[in-house]
Amino acid sequence: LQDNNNPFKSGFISIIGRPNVGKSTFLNRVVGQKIAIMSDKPQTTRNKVQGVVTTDHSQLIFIDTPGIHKPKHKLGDFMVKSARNTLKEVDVIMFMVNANEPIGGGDRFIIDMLEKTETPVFLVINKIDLVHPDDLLTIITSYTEEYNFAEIVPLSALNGNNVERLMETLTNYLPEGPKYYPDDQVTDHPERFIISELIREKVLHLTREEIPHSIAVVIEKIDREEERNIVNVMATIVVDRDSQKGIIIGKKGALLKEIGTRARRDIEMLLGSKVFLELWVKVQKDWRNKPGQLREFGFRE
Ligand code: GDP
Ligand code: MG
Ligand code: K
Repeated sequence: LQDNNNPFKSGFISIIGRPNVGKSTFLNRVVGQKIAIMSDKPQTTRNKVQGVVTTDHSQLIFIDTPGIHKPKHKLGDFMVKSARNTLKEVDVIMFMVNANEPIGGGDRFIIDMLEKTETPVFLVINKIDLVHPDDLLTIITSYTEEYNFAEIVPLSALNGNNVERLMETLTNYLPEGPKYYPDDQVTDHPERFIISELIREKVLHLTREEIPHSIAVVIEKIDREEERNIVNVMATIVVDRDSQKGIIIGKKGALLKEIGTRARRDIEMLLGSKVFLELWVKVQKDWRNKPGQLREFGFRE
């Protein structure tokens, strides 16, 4: 139904912010489905994940941009470059920060990146459930002294407080546009990426600091046996040190088995069929510093 006084609006919103400010939590809340993998460890989300929220009068397409931080190696450079490109192409940038932490070097690094963009930037102050309202003003001022934000929205992604207001304000900034995605579509990522993230999430949850967030999971094969409704998945967990391989495999293979069991359950839910999951662990030294290998592992500019 076309209403000329109230045209359909749509557009792209990039969520940026340093690790652990709550980008994935926010996305999961508004999209209402577990697509952006959450973790207490920083930077679980490396690829762009899109969540689509469609209402009667709007479609908001969110991009969960990987945590931008000062690059420490080539993977960092790569991410910063792709984040920069994303920022130019979107309609609104949501810069998410923690209400309960002072502005830090990571935030300033992002603000520096924003200086060159003409895209409107919202300052989204998350986790207001953790601070006293009196302290909120101090935090807000520390950011507004550094940058001229289009809007300032305090909220709690965890309990939903003020999230609806943000969604309305975002819609005000979107152009008149088409419905890019059908109503029922919440992500345009291929199953392959979601499956690798599910496996990576299990590795990170079941190990401690010894296993860095930078491990990669490569899906070697996804075969569907239609008549038996079984999907065979073969995946390789890529680490850079022998010691990490040992940790992931565990005593007599116990940990790898547990990773496999938990990942398989989630993949079965995702695909709606029985899954056989074959997991391998491979050591590939310094894979993060080799551009050719980044491409092989599915990172693209
Ligand atoms: P990301 O790295 O920016 O994607 O952050 P996550 O969404 O993974 O969240 C990091 C941590 O902050 C998780 O433990 C979340 O439960 C927590 N968190 C996210 N939003 C809120 C919030 O509004 N309030 C509180 N108290 N915790 C939050
Ligand atoms: Mg995240
Ligand atoms: K995280």
